[in-house]
Amino acid sequence: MSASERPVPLIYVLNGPNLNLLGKREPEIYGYRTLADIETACAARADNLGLSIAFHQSNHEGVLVDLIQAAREDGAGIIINPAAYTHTSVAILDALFSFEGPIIELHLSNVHRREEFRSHSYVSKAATGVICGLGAQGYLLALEAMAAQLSPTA
Ligand code: CA2
Repeated sequence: MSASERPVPLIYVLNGPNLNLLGKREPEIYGYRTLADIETACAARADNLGLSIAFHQSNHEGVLVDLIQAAREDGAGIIINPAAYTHTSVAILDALFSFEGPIIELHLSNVHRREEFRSHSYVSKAATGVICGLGAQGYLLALEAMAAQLSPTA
């Protein structure tokens, strides 16, 4: 199959509660970029890497579970910033366990430098890899890591 015939892998980029406030509050922790800025940058980087993205944010645990289940149908990989659900959600963990492709857990802040409760992640039990503390750039690094995971010999 030639490169032009190969289907473009779809990566779900999922964002949990309150991340819709990015760039609008607490910039000293989460930076000045809005989630819309991050989505635009991700779409451009994905295009360069030969990937496509389905970018979503929800404040609701069940919606995130539904999106992870949708990724089982047409997703090649999942990049997820589960936000506060990182530290609480067995439902999201169980949904991720049902996904067969690579999963990259991502945090804007370095969760290990913050309150003790942020150092524990349920999601990490299902993650292929974890990126934290690199701000919005972490999303672009996650896409690069995803491309490498999907084409390990390229
Ligand atoms: O560092 C991250 O990306 C987090 O996933 C962000 C979560 C936090 O609960 C995790 O421990 C680490 C919080 C997201 C809240 O985002 C806001 C953005 C702007 C203003 C207020 C909240």
